Amino acid sequence: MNPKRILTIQDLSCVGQCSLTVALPILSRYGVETCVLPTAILSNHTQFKSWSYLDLTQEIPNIFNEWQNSGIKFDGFLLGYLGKKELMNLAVECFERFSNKPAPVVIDPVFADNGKLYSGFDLDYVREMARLVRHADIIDPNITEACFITDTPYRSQYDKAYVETLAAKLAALTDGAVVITGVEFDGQIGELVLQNGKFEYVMLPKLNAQYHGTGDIFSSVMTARRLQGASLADSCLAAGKFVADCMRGTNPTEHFYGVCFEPQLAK
Ligand code: PXL
Repeated sequence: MNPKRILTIQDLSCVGQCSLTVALPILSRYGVETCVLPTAILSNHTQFKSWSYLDLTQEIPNIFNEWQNSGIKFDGFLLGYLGKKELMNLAVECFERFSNKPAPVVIDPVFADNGKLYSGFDLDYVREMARLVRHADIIDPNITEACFITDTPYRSQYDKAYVETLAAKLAALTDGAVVITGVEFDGQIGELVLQNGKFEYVMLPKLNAQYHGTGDIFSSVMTARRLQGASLADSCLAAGKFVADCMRGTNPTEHFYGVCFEPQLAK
């Protein structure tokens, strides 16, 4: 059988092990034919002190026309960092025009962490994201993004009732499944999954480190496993284990900008 073909829509950060430089190798390694729609080219991701930025929005309609002419369709979509509201309408157009139905749409909102918006994002963007998630079959925000999207005050200390309320508020915005990432309790870290009205926690021991780009790795593995038919909870578990293995293999003093995921791909 031919592998599933996915389209991932996000930026190409030339250096920094995030977005496309993560999604492309990981989805491919997991056996998914990976097509890309690069939305911008950055010299490096925006957690560096500075970066260059080439916006590719203008080229996207030309790409769509060519795909239309060639009859291209995708079995799934993974949306990551966009950085510009205008790209959201194009993403929706893409899901509608190039879906090999019922191709699932995974939306990782990617605009905030640790209680704060990333550089370049504002509440207008958040509002548009809250509308975009309607088009998703799975959304996987972290707690900060879930708070912004649902207009809930962020807390660094919380209980299960708090995250379950967050998930329920997200579920009111989309018919898709909700996966809140980076949920921590009692020395464990993982996801709260809300699907068909049922809550499920997928937890692993927490490692004592925080790296950039782990969210992009998580989304890539989860999406690949889900496309291949694993349950959503099993897909989250596989992704969580993969991220943990990558973190264990990374030396933070040598590698401040991302995690060394490549050795894990070679296994
Ligand atoms: O890892 C998410 C991400 C992706 N792309 C760019 C980013 C970030 C997070 O900061 O800056 C350009």
